[in-house]
Amino acid sequence: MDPLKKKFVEIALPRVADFKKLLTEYGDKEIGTVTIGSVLTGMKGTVSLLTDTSKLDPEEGIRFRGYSIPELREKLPKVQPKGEPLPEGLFYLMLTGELPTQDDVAFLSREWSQRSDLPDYVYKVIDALPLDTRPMVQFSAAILSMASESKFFVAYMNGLSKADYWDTTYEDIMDLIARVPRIAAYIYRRMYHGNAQIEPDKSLDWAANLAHMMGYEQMEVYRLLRLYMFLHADHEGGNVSAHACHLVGSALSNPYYSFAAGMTGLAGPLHGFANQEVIRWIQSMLGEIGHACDDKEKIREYVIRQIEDGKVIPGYGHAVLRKTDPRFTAQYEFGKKYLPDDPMFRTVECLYEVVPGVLGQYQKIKNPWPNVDAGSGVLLHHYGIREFEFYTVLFGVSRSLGVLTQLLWDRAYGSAIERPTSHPLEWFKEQAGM
Ligand code: HAX
Repeated sequence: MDPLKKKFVEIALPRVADFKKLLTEYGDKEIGTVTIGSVLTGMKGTVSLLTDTSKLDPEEGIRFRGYSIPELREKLPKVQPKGEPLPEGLFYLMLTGELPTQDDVAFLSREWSQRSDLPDYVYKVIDALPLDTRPMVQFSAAILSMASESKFFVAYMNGLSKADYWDTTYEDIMDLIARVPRIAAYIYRRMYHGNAQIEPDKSLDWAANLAHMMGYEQMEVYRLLRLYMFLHADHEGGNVSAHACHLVGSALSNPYYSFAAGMTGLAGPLHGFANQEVIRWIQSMLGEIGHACDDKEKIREYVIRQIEDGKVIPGYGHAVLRKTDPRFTAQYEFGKKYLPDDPMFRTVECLYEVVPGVLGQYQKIKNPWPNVDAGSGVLLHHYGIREFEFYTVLFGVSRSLGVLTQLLWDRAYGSAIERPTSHPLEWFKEQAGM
């Protein structure tokens, strides 16, 4: 058994015992209320999921196993002392609840590198799709095509005991996380670089190798992708990609099916697609207001016009957060350090000064502050990664770390199939006395 898997067993056993005790001895304890409003507005704030990997605080933003983003930028292992944390370290923390050592992280880089080869047919599946097929369609199809590779599924068909579900799930999620950067880079080079593919450099860490396979060798791009992969990895259990992965996994669909479901959710404009929308939106704004990116009055007027026309300002607002997203702040700091004079970055700065004030005047908008997507695109754009429609795939590669760790814990706990109850409109009217 590999050392991480062994550690997982040690940590999981007492937690699983607590999980079972909660269910058997405290199952009837009331922990919240459901209102008609919560049902009709997407169940926001309704406590209905158990997720250990991270917790989103409306005021403070995300904490991974109790650690904030600034804390982890300090504490997680890095390649250079002043660099960005390795996503391997965040994965280790989410899986075990403990901060990793350099050795733990080196083990994961090696392990993922060894597991990263794709079956030949995956390339053929991608190649069979028209070249202009949306990158997220190619990405999801490639992931789904590997579902027959699932070690969990093979073991299940051979009569696997419920107590052992987690074991082959661990193998599947490690294989999947190892493989997604290869899929992403293959799609990128196929679509935008004449299919001139670049072999992986197995001496590199997970994120740097992705930059390398996409064709970017600058240290700053390695650093940016490490930060990007770290920041987008997890956002507790209720966001669409995590919840879709959990929901499909709750039917014991294997991790390939479950992760593909999460990715089709990520592709939506109110979720991961927003990162590409932001940059397209900035460009069309600059086109209309005459490239005066520092003219805050023109920006203000443009933003107001957009809202009055019933459009959303991408990159702003959040279903749970009520402050500036610390994931935005981390990317903003990166931009300030490495690309302060980039005109697109300067526009993001101006928007940050103007948009919250405008959105704050509309009572219905609960959070006027920037979210993770408000600044990510301009950083990629600066280094030449300008194929906006591909940005959501990068988000998806990162998300594999969080949602698949959540899925492993679901299997360890023996989580139940998800099956909430629904009612027709008349039932709600009756409840309301309408
Ligand atoms: N611009 C204009 N209107 C906005 C807005 C924005 N940025 N954010 C919210 N609103 C509007 C909503 O459209 C809604 O209007 P209606 O009542 O007319 O439908 C109203 O304000 C109330 O919305 P809310 O309760 O504040 O927010 P929701 O929980 O409904 O939605 C969203 C949260 C993130 C979907 C929303 O803020 C939005 O559409 N933002 C722009 C798109 C975006 O940046 N998405 C990425 C979110 C982060 C993420 O998940 N990344 O993956």
